[in-house]
Amino acid sequence: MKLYHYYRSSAAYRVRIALNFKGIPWETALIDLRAPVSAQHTPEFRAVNPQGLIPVVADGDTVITQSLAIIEYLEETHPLPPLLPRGAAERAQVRALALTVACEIHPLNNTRVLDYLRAPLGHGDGAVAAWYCHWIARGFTALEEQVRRSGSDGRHLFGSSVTLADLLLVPQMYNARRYRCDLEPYPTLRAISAHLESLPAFARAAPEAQPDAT
Ligand SMILES: N[C@@H](CCC(=O)N[C@@H](CS)C(=O)NCC(=O)O)C(=O)O
Repeated sequence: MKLYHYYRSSAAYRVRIALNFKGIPWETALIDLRAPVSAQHTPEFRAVNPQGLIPVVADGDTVITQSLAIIEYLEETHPLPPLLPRGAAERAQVRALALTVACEIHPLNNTRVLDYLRAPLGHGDGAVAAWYCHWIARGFTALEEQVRRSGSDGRHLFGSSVTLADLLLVPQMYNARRYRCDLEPYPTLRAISAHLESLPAFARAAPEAQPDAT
């Protein structure tokens, strides 16, 4: 399996964790998102993903975009160890936690949105950082409360084992720290993330552990 990724891409970080967690061997295709390289905009990469986004997984002739679609594909093709609980209600709960990050935080804070705020809209670094941390606060406040209701053991977002939802939390926490957002109001999320980051599958997926980390 080949993963197109970049060390700081949080959506790719999710997929790296899933591949490691399931013990799936993968080869790396590095896509440098930084200008002036901007490898996501090249015709070669657009041929792989017309959206110009990473992550992308190529499994033989099968090419899959969108991190959650990729992780669900890995779950279906490599069911063990599972990332979703057995029951339909529990699976829906886990997906809801994951989507809180994937739909309500990440799309508002990705690089192309922040770039658009800078130019052409003309906002400075302070305003962009405020925007970033605003959406972290909105999302994490809800997530902190969702986790209190989810039967979490205090080390996982749901229940007492790693689920899909945990794969979304850790990269978003990483980004929130990078943008120096105030994380004091989220003690449960911080404790869960600290535990997860200590697990080998998560540690090996961390941005600093990637070959293109600078
Ligand atoms: N919803 C997509 C988001 C993908 C995404 O936004 N990827 C970012 C990196 S985290 C990217 O490729 N950005 C390049 C760009 O915006 O030009 C997913 O979950 O895969």
